[in-house]
Amino acid sequence: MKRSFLKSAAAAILLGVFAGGCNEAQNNASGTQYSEVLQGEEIAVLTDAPNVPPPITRKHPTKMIVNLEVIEKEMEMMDGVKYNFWTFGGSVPGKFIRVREGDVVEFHLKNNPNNKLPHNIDLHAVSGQGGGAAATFTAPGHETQFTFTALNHGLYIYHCATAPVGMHIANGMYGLILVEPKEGLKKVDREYYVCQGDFYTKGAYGESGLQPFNMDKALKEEPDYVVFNGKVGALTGDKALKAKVGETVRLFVGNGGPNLVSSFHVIGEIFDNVYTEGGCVPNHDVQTTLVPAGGSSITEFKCDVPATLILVDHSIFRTFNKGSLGMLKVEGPEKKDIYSGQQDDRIYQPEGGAVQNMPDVEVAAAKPLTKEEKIAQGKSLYTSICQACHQADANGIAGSFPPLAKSDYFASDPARAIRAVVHGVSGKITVNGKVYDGIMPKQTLSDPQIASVVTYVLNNFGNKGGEVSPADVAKQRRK
Ligand code: HEC
Ligand SMILES: [Cu+2]
Repeated sequence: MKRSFLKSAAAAILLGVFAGGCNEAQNNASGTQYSEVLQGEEIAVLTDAPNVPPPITRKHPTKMIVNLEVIEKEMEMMDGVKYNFWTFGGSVPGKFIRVREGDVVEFHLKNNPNNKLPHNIDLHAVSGQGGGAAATFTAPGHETQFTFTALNHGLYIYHCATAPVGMHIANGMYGLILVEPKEGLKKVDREYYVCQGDFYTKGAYGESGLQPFNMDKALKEEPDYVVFNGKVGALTGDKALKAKVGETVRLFVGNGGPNLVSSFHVIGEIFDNVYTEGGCVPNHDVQTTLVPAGGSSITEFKCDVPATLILVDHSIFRTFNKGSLGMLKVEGPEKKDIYSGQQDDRIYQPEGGAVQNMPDVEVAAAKPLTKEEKIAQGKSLYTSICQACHQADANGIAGSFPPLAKSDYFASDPARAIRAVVHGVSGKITVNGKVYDGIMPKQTLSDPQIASVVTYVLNNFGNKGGEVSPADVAKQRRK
């Protein structure tokens, strides 16, 4: 962990060379000369996440030409789930832009002729009307242009700001622009681009097919998906980020929102440096950094031991139920003095008897259950969930909760009974000749759990038997 930045920043304050922002002294410790006279012209290299353009080594500002094209296109939000994304450059998040403090950026926004809507861009790195939005309102098949000087260094979000703004952002219209300080960033071994976003679809998480945007859920801020780099699994498996033991890694982390604030955390690592909110004050030894919607954070850490580090939004249901999970695979020799790994696994017997090993959850979920196993599992689910309303004997409560015992509703159409559990029921229904007009909330149970509880009910309470599989439930879930 190096704190030299802190020292030199303090020195800069003492010397009174702190002009406009929090830059370090123009002549750094190694005596490098920086010229602030604009020289030459360059076309900016733009990259798709998780890649970052190469560091800037120039000692002077230049005219940077940025060409960014808006492309509306269908892509996968998750394997089997399609979404009509609106993108800056063809993927979500948009292209990573890297310029130097003092650069004069000539920005060209193109709107692909096949697009249906006008778009624009608000770059948080811009001092000017709408961050550039006012100058870049661009119809399909058009190109607009404006110029700005990158006055402040830092890591900035850019996004579309065309009405309805929330919808344009929710469809994936955001990315990061890094304005490097004059003296550049400290050299690291690897740099990656990770950007979180929340998505709102007609169907629930995992429901296959093309999913349209859902405005109601967006207004309520109840996303179905919270993902890194535009897709569930964009950074897992063979798409995991990579590093070697001993290397230093810098993550440029953005959050497009539109709604959620991210509690960004890397499981199994500690951030040596965090440039909070993408600014220039480094914090050290940080576990979790907040990344505001429309904001960023730069995190740096040394990979001390081999491990698969897990990138998460530590609002943890988002990670395990909505998609915000990525991986960084660190390979290399073990460092047993830092992390020993498991050294022992023995039976622990509290007084009074042995504790049974819990079966591995994933293995248990993958293995199909026999009918008897389903009935056993279904019984405990019934007791803990359904019984509160439908009663222990499943006769319900007259006028409020319909019976599941000898229910003709249940018997006549098991698929309809499955749908009742998956989607909930409301409105008038007739069970065994009596009308009920209540509300049964949808039950957030997995397909195998619903298969078990429905199989249990079918085989008890005087019902006529039968068996339901997780596949039967999945079929009804899609309806
Ligand atoms: C919070 C109370 C509540 C819980 C918990 C509940 N239900 Fe219901 N259930 C209802 C109500 C109320 C209705 C009737 C809805 C209507 O009138 O439109 C209903 C209707 C049904 C129906 C269709 C009508 C019938 O009698 O066949 C089925 C099937 C059903 N529930 C199964 C279940 C199962 C299985 C569970 C547990 C996983 C469960 N319910 C949990 C309240 C509940
Ligand atoms: Cu737009």
